[in-house]
This record gives sequence, C-alpha cells and structure tokens, in this order.
Amino acid sequence: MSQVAYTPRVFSGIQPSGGLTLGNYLGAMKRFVDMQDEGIETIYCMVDLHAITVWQDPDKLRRATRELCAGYIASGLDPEKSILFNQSQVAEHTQMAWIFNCVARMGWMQRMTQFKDKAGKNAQNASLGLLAYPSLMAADILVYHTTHVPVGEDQKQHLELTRDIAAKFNHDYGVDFFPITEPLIEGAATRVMSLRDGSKKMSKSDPSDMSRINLTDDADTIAKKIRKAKTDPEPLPSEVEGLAERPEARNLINIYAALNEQSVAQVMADVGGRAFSEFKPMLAELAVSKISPISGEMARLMQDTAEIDRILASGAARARAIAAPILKQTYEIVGMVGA
Ligand code: AQP
Repeated sequence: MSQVAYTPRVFSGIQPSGGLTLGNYLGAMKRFVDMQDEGIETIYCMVDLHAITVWQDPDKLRRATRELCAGYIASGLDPEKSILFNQSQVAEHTQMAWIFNCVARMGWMQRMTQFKDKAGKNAQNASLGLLAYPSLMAADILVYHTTHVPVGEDQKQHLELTRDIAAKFNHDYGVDFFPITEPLIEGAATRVMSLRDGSKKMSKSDPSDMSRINLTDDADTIAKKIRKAKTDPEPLPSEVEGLAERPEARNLINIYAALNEQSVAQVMADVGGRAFSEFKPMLAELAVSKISPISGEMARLMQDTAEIDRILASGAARARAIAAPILKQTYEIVGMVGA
C-alpha cells in the first residue's frame, strides 16, 4: 500500500460524565477554541460511550451531553467551523474500536493508570468497558486519521497507547495506513489540581464540590471556593523555582496564568511577595470575569435543546462522511468480504 498523505486534522473529546470543570476548560476546551482558527479541520466530540464505562443515570447523561455541547459553543466553538457531535451517533467509532480491541494487548490495557485509579481496589468488579476504553479512544482519534490531539496531561498515557495501536496495526498488516498522532499538551494549566489537595487532579467526579470550580458556578460560589482553597502560610515567591515544593500555590498561580493568558514567570513577577489573602481575591475576580460569560451563555443555549440536538445531528453527519471511508479501507486491509 502506498504512503497515505495525512491532511492535518485535530480531534478531541470530553466525557459528559458530569458538569464541566475549570480543569476541562483550561486543559482542553480553551485550547480547542484556540485551534479552531488555525486553518486546520477541527472535530470535537461529546464522548457519551466513554461516560457509560461507569454507570450513568440516562436522564442525567442526556442533559450532560447537551450541556457539554452548550459549553463548547459558549466557550467559543462555532459549529459551522468545527464539527461538534456526540460519539454514539457515529457508529464507525465502535466498529473501529473492535478492530483495535484485536490489535491492542491485554498487558497494555492493564498498565493504564487511569484504569487502575478508577477501578480502585475492586478491579474484578469494574466494567469491561472501563478496561477497553482507551482502545475506543484510539478509534475515536484514528477513524479520522487525526494528526493532532489537544488534551490535558492526564490523557498522555492514552495518547501513547493510540500511537502504539496505530504502529502495531501498520506493522501487522504491512501498511502505512494510520498516522502516528501527536498529542498537544501545552499551556500553563495542562494539569489543574484539586482546590482541596494539590496532589490530586481537579475532576468532575470528585465527591467534594469544593475541590473544583464548575463552569456553571455563580460568582459567589467561585469566590468562596477560591477563598477556601487549601494553601500554605508563606507569601508567594517571585521566582518560578520557589513553587517547587508548594503544590497548592503552584496550582493557583498556574490557573491565574492560564486564565490571564500569561506565562507563569510573568505572573510571579507581578504577584511575588503577596500574601494569599491578597492574591486569592485577584484570582477570584479574574476567574469570575472569564467564567461568568460562559455559564450565562450555556444557560441561554440550554433553553433550546432542540437546537442543540440539531447541531449534534448535523455534526454527526459531517463526521460520518470522514470516518466511513477510513473504516471501509480498514476493513479491506483486515480482509472483510464485502467491505
Ligand atoms: N484537572 C485537569 N486539568 C487539565 N486538563 C484536564 N482534563 C480533565 N481534567 C483536567 C482534560 O479534559 C479533557 C476531557 O476529560 P474527560 O472529561 O474526558 O475525562 P477526565 O480526564 O477523566 O476528566 P474528569 O473531569 O476527571 O472526568 P471524570 O471525573 O468523569 O473522570 C481531557 O483532555 C482531559 O485531559
């Protein structure tokens, strides 16, 4: 088979497994928006099939999927420029995932730290989907011959697995068919940490709502969560090196830098020497000024769920038009009759 010329293409997804957090926004969504106008095709997905790897209430899942779509648009994604859709509407993802289930090795899946974290002590009782989910993620990406994936740092290992699956498929079938996708893990907030524990990722599914800022939080709630965020008694250092042993301080500075589109060094030069009692209100004001317009627009968009469903259906049709021929070629390579 001849070398495929890969058109630069961006794909990424977010699970509708709860409300959106500031971590999802800074690590993923804000960067999706930045990439939309770079002249590359951008495809963004609500990965509802990933969400059900742990049980979801069906009504809540429907609402979270629509709210995530509203969040994408409120953050600045334009459904005409970017393709926005929910994963379950494009069956090619799961069809490709089956092929990849037969390429990926059990040992690869069992090494995934997110599986170990989410399955916890009772891994025997975790769903088979939770173990297989990174293979579906590889399919999400490769069914579009995606060249670049913007993600937070927690997804790095899954992106490496995607590259391993692409390389093994190409090797096993003697083809150069799937690209070796590049992860794009960039910016000051690639790993936003919990406000209660600087060693834990900020997550939608953390039992403590005080650990995260939700994109739907009102101004008072955002200010309260930042005021109560765990810190240490020292004033802020002026040099980046001074944050090395201070995870909570580092997290708040990283959040400030990402929201204000500054480097961490610039922020340190401005706020070094200040006490947290002075810095936290600055951060709260900045966070409210960035998040409030998004939450207001999300609430407005959620009043017309029929329009959201129309956007998702139209995005799914555009996505399918790209994915179907790539799946067909994959079937031909693998040896499926009638493909
Ligand atoms: N804390 C974070 N900092 C930076 N980026 C983050 N992302 C998630 N949390 C942070 C990025 O957001 C994108 C979508 O993630 P996801 O919803 O598909 O799954 P997740 O990484 O498992 O996020 P959560 O919030 O922790 O969800 P639950 O609790 O359901 O597992 C990804 O690009 C991710 O890197």
